[in-house]
Amino acid sequence: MLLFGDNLMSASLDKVGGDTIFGKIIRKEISAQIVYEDDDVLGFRDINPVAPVHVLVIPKTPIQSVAHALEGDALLLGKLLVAAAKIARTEGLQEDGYRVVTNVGANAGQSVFHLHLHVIGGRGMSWPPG
Ligand code: TR5
Repeated sequence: MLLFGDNLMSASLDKVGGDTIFGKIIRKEISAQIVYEDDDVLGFRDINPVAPVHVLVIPKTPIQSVAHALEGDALLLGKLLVAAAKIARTEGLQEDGYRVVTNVGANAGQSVFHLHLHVIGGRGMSWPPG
């Protein structure tokens, strides 16, 4: 997806200036149960899990949401998905399956404005989600 004009400007500013509770976790200013880390990506357990396994996978660069991702973020977005799959394997979710979800904005219930994938598994799930 290409973003033009004001959208491109605001996306850039978000990336430079944005900070959230997840920024504090990345900088290790507050603790989290980290299950995965590399140069670009961090995975940690959700503080309020909705399933036996609930891990959040985030870029260390603070993109606000998928809607704010730019062409130059494509490699990083791919790394997030690869990390999500690695985490799912190490958490024992591969055989039975799992869900990878990212919420964007108010209608989806996004509450932390730093892009994150929810990796959720360890129980059966219904579709469509509520
Ligand atoms: O609603 P969205 O999709 O934005 O998901 C945000 C997720 O962040 C929720 O599932 C929260 O439970 C989770 N969350 C919020 C905090 C937090 C966290 N997970 C781990 N550690 C956390 N800390 C230390 N602080 C939070 N405010």
